[in-house]
Amino acid sequence: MSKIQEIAQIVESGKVKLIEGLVQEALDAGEDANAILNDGMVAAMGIVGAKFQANEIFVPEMLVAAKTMKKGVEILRPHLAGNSVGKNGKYIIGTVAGDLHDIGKNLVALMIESAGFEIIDLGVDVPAEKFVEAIKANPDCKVVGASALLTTTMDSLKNTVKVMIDAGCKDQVKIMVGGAPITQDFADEIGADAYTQDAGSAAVQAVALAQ
Ligand code: B1M
Repeated sequence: MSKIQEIAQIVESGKVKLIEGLVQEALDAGEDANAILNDGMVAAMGIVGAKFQANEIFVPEMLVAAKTMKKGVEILRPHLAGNSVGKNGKYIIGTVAGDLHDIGKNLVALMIESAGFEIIDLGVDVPAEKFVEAIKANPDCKVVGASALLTTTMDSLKNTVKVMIDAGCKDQVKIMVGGAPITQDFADEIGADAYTQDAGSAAVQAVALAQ
């Protein structure tokens, strides 16, 4: 079994104590950080989601898999993030109200940071008004990102974008949206400026929007 397959298994089975050492071993063995992230950890979360859907595992197992992935990402962080923090200005990001998923949002933040932004992370379950407050408190911020992972929080994302638009935020920032259930059509329908499917393309898009 390759190191990356081993990492996927460790994330899937939630062996929190083993992940840091294993990711470090993989890096020392010359494995690419993006491959460890995508082919190892992100792929494992896909399997975790499928098992949850099939009632083979439950919320506690999902939670421990998420905790394991987060620890692994921390070891990868210096290998993924660049050192040009802040040259593209600030980027405000959060997961919308009612939604507690933050792994995808954190990866988007990490990639955007590595593309030269200073990240203001509002966390999870963020009320629409808090996005507005953060935008107004940072007049030099030109791009904001909102993440939603549940079909039930797509409405919350819609409301978040509406509240930002109604508060006049579009005069200052471009609004990016994303998350597994979100599509380009939905992003267009709710008035977002951009949608991207993954963290890598979010970083490219953020740079384009900040110009
Ligand atoms: Co939840 N959960 N969860 N969960 N969970 C999903 C999302 C689900 C698909 C699992 C399933 O049934 N197959 C399902 C949603 C179904 C649906 O909506 N149709 C689900 C459910 C149902 C639930 C609960 C309702 C379960 C329950 O309580 N009965 C509950 C809801 C809690 C809440 O939010 N209110 C719940 C809870 C949880 C945990 C807390 C246990 C845990 C989250 C822990 C954490 O995040 N700290 C959890 C987890 C881990 C998952 C799965 C297994 C993994 C999510 C993840 O981290 N994926 C997930 C199944 C799956 O995704 N296959 C699932 C890896 C991550 C890298 O991908 O987040 O998609 P993702 O991010 C990607 C892109 O989407 C994109 O880029 C990222 C990186 O490439 N992206 C953006 C994300 N945000 C973006 C923003 C952008 C641009 C791109 O611009 C701003």
